[in-house]
Amino acid sequence: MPSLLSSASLAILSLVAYVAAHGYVQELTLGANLYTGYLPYYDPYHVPTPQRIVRRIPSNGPVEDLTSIDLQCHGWSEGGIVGSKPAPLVGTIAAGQTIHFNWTTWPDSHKGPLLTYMARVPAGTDITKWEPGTKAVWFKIDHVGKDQNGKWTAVDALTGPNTVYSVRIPPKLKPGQYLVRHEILALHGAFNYPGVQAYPSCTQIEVTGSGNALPVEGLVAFPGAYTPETPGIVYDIYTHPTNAYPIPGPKAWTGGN
Ligand SMILES: *[C@@H]1O[C@H](CO)[C@@H](O)[C@H](O)[C@H]1NC(C)=O
Ligand SMILES: [Cu+2]
Repeated sequence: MPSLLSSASLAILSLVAYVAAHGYVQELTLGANLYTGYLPYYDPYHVPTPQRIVRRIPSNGPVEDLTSIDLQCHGWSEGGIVGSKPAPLVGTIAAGQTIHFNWTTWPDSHKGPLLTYMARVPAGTDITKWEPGTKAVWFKIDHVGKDQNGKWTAVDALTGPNTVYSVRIPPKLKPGQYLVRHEILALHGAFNYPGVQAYPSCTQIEVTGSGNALPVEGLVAFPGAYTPETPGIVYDIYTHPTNAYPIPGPKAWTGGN
């Protein structure tokens, strides 16, 4: 007969397994510059608090409520905290250079698309103080879904030893401060809504260069860009292993190239 102690131990063990079963960006390379990501199991417990370019996240778990401000930068709304707060530092990268997002090893079951958005900080505002709220400020610069063989282009690769996904900053993008919202949508439970699991994070960057391109239309808000009716938000990965997948959100903007 199981004792109280052993069932408690089992509960702790399964909690540990649960916690280990998702992921986040642990490291980033902006051009040639290496930055540590926001580490949810280290940073909150370390004195002095590590200074990051990535806005804080509560855990390696998902955001499932697409109407919540938490969807923006993977914040958490409790105890008076609403959404994610700005980070103290800003990374630097030249337009046309590549950001390498180094994820913790991604669970094999968590299939889905990977998407990257940017938002330009308004003139006269400092990114270390800026919260976009529900304004439509985001444009997409990259997204990958499923290839013709039914392979999830980015996410299937992240489950192996290569945990890095790379995104190029549009070469003609106007210099300035931007938030980069990098996100995986895990679809293993997405046959209904709620069900899709969003794993976003926001990185604060300063883009250098001499370009003058900015998207003029199609900006979206987070929350707002995804609803239960958005194609690709409700999707059964088990009964549709190989058919085309409609990636949620707007078209990717390539910056006038
Ligand atoms: C990703 O980050 C981890 C943790 O810092 C590191 O051990 C690993 O070498 C990095 N991977 C790459 C390809 O840089
Ligand atoms: Cu998970």
